[in-house]
Amino acid sequence: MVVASPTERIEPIELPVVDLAAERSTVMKRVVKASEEYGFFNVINHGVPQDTIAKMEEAGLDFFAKPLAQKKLDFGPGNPFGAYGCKNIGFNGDIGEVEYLLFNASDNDQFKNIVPSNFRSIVRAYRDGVREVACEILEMMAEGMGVHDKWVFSRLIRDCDSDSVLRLNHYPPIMLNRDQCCCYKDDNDHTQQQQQQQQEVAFGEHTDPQILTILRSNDVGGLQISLEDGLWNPVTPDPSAFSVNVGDLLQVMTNGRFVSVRHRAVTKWNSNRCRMSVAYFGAPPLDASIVAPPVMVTPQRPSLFKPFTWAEYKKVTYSLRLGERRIDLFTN
Ligand code: GA4
Repeated sequence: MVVASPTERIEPIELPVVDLAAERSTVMKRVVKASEEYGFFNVINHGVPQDTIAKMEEAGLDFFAKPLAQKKLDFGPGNPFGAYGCKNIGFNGDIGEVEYLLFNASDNDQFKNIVPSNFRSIVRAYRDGVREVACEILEMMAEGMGVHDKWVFSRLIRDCDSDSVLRLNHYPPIMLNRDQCCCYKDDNDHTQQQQQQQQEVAFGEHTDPQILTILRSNDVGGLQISLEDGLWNPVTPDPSAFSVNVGDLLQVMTNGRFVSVRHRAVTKWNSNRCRMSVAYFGAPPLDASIVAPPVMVTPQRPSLFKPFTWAEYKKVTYSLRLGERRIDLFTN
């Protein structure tokens, strides 16, 4: 029997599902409602070709299946662009049971650190697809909230200087053959005692600092989100959908109407398969000013946040630990 910790629900949460092929005014309402109530929802009929998604998944899994030395050679610290990481998260001592590839996803960068050209074109096609999904959703959010300029948010991530990021996360199963899965060959720090636990937090709780995240995973679960009551809710993976979540900057630009939800990834002790997720974090250019459009600020709802640039917010984000509530440092 699986026993959840007291802070956690066993039953997965039913996230709102938004059909992007439905009538536009309906989609607009659903996107706004889901962002206000959950800050996290799934979209289906999103228009990204199945082939683009399947190639991304295959290329990711092939890469992570390589021996650790090869992965480090391809993308590790030896590579001047160093996109591969194993266990470390950020620069302030956070660790996770995860290995990853992290790419700058702006138009300017064009994934120049991906040397094999077939991998590069797969990643670029995927980025183009999910960026379009993100922009469409942002436009519907703006319109749905009565913002006159419906491109006010999407323009920031369409900008060729956008500081967006693409991340592939690969989580090994706990019990079986980690060495076959990824970078855990010489990992002896898992004691008997740890093995008796039900799960392990593989990527610690945090909010995403950017505007909007478009996430997809294979059919292995592990994502959990924390809603108002503070309990962790498991999310059932749906590989045919994208999960969309509000980032800190969108919380600021909606003057708190949408909330950037805390989430984490766990690995279950009874799972013997690797989870792989691909996340696109849509971000503005570094010098963009982050302010709510005037319609979001009213006498009843005065401005909650100080104005700042993404560069300022990013600097603070990277100076803090993963789980820290950085947005609180920017309130009025
Ligand atoms: C969380 C969301 C994205 O994965 C990420 C992460 C980033 C990193 O891994 O370099 C951060 C983390 C994330 C927020 C706090 C800082 C920065 C690690 C960390 C401790 C790529 C991002 O943009 O912010």
